[in-house]
Amino acid sequence: MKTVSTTPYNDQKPGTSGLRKKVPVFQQPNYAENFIQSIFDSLEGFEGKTLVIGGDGRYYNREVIQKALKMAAASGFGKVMVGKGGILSTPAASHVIRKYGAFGGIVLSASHNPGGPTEDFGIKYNIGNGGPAPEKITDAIFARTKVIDSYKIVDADDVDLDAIGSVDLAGMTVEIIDPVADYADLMETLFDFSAIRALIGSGFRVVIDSMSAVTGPYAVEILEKRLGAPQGSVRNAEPLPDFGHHHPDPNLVHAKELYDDVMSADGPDFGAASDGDGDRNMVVGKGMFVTPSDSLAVIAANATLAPGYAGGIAGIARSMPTSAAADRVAEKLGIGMYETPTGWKFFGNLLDAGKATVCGEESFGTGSNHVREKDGLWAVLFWLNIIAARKEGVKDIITKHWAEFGRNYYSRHDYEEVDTDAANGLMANLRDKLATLPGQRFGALTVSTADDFAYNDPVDGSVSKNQGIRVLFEGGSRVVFRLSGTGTSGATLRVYVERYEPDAARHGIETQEALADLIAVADEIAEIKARTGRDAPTVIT
Ligand code: G16
Repeated sequence: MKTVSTTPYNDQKPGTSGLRKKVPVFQQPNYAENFIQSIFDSLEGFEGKTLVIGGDGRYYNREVIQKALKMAAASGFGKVMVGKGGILSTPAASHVIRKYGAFGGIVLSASHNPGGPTEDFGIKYNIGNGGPAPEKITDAIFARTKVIDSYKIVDADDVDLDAIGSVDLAGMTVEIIDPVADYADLMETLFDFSAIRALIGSGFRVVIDSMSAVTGPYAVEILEKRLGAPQGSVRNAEPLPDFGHHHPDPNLVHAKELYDDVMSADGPDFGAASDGDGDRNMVVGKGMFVTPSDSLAVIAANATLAPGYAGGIAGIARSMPTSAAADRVAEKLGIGMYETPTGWKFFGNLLDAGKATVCGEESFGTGSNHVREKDGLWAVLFWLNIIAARKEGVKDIITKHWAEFGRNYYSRHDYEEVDTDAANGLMANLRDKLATLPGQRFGALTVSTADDFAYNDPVDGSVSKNQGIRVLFEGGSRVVFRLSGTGTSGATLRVYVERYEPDAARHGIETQEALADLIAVADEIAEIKARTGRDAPTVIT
């Protein structure tokens, strides 16, 4: 064991989901080591305990895993469980932490961001419940990174990450595990695999685009091997360090090929895509793209059709910018509804306390109390279970859902890589205006309230402020503004636009058209074009 002197880096503040930076930033001397040691220094009582390490297989994954293993050994962990090849999807890592009672886990991913020598990498710490570390831990980690002066590491050969089994690393056990088996078994306990198998056997065509990222092996095992879909139903199934130069982001821009295929006359009946680390999902049915907010609402409304949720759900949680579609389901079911800041870490307490069973975010994330991360394949299987049980396609299910609950027209406009000062100025200007907005009229729209969202955690009483500017209009429409906490260059402004339409006769309008007046008002209030110099968003979802 050796102790290596180091000096702090001043840019290691974890964002919405861990520390995400370009690979060359992580390759600076001691950069990854500083952050990993800061994680260990912020934890107590892990001596002799188990740590789980897994990543999405992106460029630099293996190198950082070797460093983390040697540092875990030097810091006194008793055992580290690692997915074969250094691979564990984020939900699978969460499951492994929970199943084996590990102390915590290190998840190496930059999620949906591109991978490669000059692209993105990330490190995140998950606690013993399997979920992302709460703010008090990420704050402690950041504080530590600012003063760190040394780290501990053992001088040892690299561990063979591709050989399943246990080896000794300077007195610590390293167990290389099958990354897929535990997770696939868990899915089989939650969903009606025989009904889904029968659906697929009847000719219902399902395709999953794994985007050359981590879900490939999971989707092949579950969809093709256990559920009987024809070989090739999982596309881009091999995880590649650069994701085949794709952007592994399951949305209408980056999964357009899949979308177009499902929409074509002789295309598949159902398509789904996942992201770099397997926690996001996109669901497309014939003639119908499902927004993540609607997906949460439909899953919640139909939850009892899946065996794992047959007893009903205790409550629903959604992030603030996510549409209120799920709120109407919670109201009807007479169960709790929780509105949290953006970031899956805020759901952990609600899930642990049994207040919420199902959670979701507009950012293509849905999940439940089966793990403590959002879970892409889980959402896909939930949809297939619902389709199999209701014997209806996606379009019918969604249309009937809207007819029953009303439709929340919803869209997110992203302005990526905006000048950081311009973006901060835009948000500061909005904050300054908040008090003057209520009562102001913009065409037919009148502002009812405007605030900067703050969250009071009902379980531990912690307060999280400045979580996004909300401008609510009379009648229930709203626009929300916040800066992304996951980008790695410049700032990303997110504008979330929502209108509630109870009248089924008005549910067939094209989304951007239905929201056009709100989109114009968002620009007027926030001065987006003037302050960012952009005429149009980079991505619309
Ligand atoms: C992460 C978080 C999510 C969040 C998303 C977008 O997802 O886990 O909770 O909604 O980022 O965050 P932002 O709007 O700050 O960019 P992922 O899939 O990137 O880990």
